[in-house]
Amino acid sequence: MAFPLRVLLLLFLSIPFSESESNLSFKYYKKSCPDFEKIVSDTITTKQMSNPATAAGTLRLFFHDCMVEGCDASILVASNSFNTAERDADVNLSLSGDGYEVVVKAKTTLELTCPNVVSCADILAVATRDLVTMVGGPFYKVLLGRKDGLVSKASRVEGNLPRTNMSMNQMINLFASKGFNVQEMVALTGGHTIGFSHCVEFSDRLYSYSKKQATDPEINAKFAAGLRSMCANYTTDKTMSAFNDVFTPGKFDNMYFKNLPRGLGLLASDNALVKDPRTRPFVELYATNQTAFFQDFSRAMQRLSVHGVKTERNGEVRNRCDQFNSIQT
Ligand code: HEM
Ligand SMILES: *[C@@H]1O[C@H](CO)[C@@H](O)[C@H](O)[C@H]1NC(C)=O
Ligand SMILES: *[C@@H]1O[C@H](CO)[C@@H](O)[C@H](O)[C@H]1NC(C)=O
Ligand SMILES: *[C@@H]1O[C@H](CO)[C@@H](O)[C@H](O)[C@H]1NC(C)=O
Ligand SMILES: *[C@@H]1O[C@H](CO)[C@@H](O)[C@H](O)[C@H]1NC(C)=O
Ligand SMILES: CC(=O)N[C@H]1CO[C@H](CO)[C@@H](O)[C@@H]1O
Repeated sequence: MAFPLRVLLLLFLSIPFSESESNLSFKYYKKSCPDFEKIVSDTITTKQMSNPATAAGTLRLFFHDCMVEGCDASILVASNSFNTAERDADVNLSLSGDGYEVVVKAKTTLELTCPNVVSCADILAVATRDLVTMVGGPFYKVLLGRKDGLVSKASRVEGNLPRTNMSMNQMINLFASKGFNVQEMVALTGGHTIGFSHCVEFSDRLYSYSKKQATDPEINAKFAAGLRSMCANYTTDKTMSAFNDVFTPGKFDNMYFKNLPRGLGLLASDNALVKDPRTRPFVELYATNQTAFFQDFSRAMQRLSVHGVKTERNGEVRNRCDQFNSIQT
């Protein structure tokens, strides 16, 4: 008897709920957890000062979370014997631990201050924004009230995240499928102004570019030589990596775009942005005008951070960010 009743209830509830796709608001925790933003901000500041890789690691974590199942902290869930979670998909191989840690730290403090109130998805969205701002990037407002997702499966990752070897058509189509136009795609990829990439992600460009040329001729020759020697042992030492932005790797600025026309883009996908006539105009705009980049990046991040957000029915406020509240198979 209980089952059909539940179904009826859901059908009934889905009418008012579906129209307010997001109950999101800027003041979501104003009453229920007034210290929310301060706690997140204090947590990220401490973490970033002790580990400067945190900002980039968290930004990438957030991007990957939002692209797969929406911004619902599905990427924070750990695998168990029943389920191989999103974060253990092959493509995640290199997601840094710092992003996970900073969210878990904030969550721990928040559970003491206002238990069962703040979602992990909101923590990740605000932590990302604060870290971007802290390393020199723009400040933008983040809507709040996301619920944490109930699904996290490695099998749902493939096809939702960009790869360095995608054609520009594939990249444009992928971002379009998430609601982003070409300009927004270029602006978001400006996230590569911070952080690093492992050699395996660009080794093809150094050692096995084509039958005739070992090294991609579009990489600046000195830069290529430096990378070749740095990555020399990359098959045995998988930790070897290079900064995405060779000049100001820790600062969120528009240097990434200035690098691209000079052959200083690290990944094949970075270089592709300056080659393709559909994306090049935006690279050139952002290379000469950091204000334009910051504005467009902020807007695109605001749109990214509401992508596929979960509401009451298809989400929960997790007690622990790495586990669903009830065991799932
Ligand atoms: C356009 C397509 C994109 C491709 C093909 C791509 C690919 C990659 C790859 C292969 C890495 C290196 C991972 C590693 O070796 O650890 C990386 C790093 C990174 N990506 Fe992307 N990415 C793309 C777009 C984006 C976007 C839109 C953002 C953010 C809004 C972003 C943020 C980052 C950050 C911050 C890092 C550095 C991570 C760290 O230092 O821990 N990427 N990306
Ligand atoms: C890109 O590389 C991956 C392995 O890293 C491979 O599975 C995939 O087929 C490649 N995609 C394209 C478009 O070449
Ligand atoms: C690569 O390995 C060789 C031999 O183990 C070592 O002498 C060399 O310093 C290593 N190069 C780098 C860049 O780590
Ligand atoms: C840079 O971009 C901003 C924002 O779009 C614009 O207001 C400003 O006029 C631009 N500056 C220049 C020098 O073009
Ligand atoms: C929207 O917020 C109201 C009041 O906080 C709540 O009762 C309702 O369940 C929420 N709806 C969705 C779809 O999250
Ligand atoms: C297949 C694989 O190596 N997956 C990795 C994905 O990322 C997580 C978190 O860093 C690793 O624990 C997994 O091993």
